Amino acid sequence: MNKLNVSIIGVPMDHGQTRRGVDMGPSAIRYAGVVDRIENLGHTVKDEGDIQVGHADGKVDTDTNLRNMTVITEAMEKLGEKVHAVTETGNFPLVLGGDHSIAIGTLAGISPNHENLGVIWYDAHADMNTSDTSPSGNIHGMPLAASFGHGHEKLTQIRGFAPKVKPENIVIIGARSVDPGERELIRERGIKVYSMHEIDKMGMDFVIEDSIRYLKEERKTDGVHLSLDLDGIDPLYTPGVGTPVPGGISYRESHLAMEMLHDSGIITSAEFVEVNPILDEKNRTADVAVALIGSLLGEKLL
Ligand code: Z70
Ligand code: MN
Ligand code: MN
Ligand code: MN
Repeated sequence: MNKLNVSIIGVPMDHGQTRRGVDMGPSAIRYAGVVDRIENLGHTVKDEGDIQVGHADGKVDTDTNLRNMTVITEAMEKLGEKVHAVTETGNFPLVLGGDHSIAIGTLAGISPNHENLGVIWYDAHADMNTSDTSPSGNIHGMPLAASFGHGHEKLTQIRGFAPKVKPENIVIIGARSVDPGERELIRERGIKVYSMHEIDKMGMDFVIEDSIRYLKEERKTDGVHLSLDLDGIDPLYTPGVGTPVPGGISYRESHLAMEMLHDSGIITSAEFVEVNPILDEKNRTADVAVALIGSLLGEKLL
């Protein structure tokens, strides 16, 4: 099996939404044993520590409708630089959140090392709002749109270029809570979505098989970033998230998905976000994150 040098980057960010505590996600995932879990698979691990995130007043900027805009964009420039430095060394970046706004920085760092990057967005939400369509002003509901260059330039222009990924190179898996503006954008840009309807109807086996075919054969991507929001999984298994949505992906389906993605060899970077230990039960959500990271990086029963 292919051994990796994994670089872990924590992002203690909670300013992309209004529930405190998700900034402790990186600590919770480390406490759940992420480093040992990866090393036991024969990979080497370098924990690069955390990106510094400033403090914010929680206010929505009246000009832009973006909550905590400045502190988030500043942290995303830093995260982008760090992730980029890691990819330049050939290491596999594993980013731990933090709320999902951090994907803006992660993708800003990864994108320049690819001609034709793909993204798998594993989430209950589409995260495709903009400052104009957002019902909340919460930036964690906007990172996917920002990454394909749609939305306010404060978010789309992190590290000075846009887009980070082409909309046709994106696959969303697990969606079940989509706002009207997002639905319109999905249709307009031809984003591929496997909602819970498709997962229930065709099975996770087909959904992942087809996602791999689409990104590899049809879109001919030269690397795929997995952005996994723990709220994609059913809150029965991952209660420690800010926005639990019932009817989600099961624990077993999620392991199958990670194992199939591992076997495909297409994944070149990953992030696990929205773990909130304050809302959790005995760190269960971080435990699930670590178990899924294990499967993604090659853990097998036999
Ligand atoms: C809603 C919004 C969201 C995560 C909730 C919710 C977005 N669509 N994202 N939890 N991770 O406010 O834009
Ligand atoms: Mn804070
Ligand atoms: Mn999300
Ligand atoms: Mn979500």
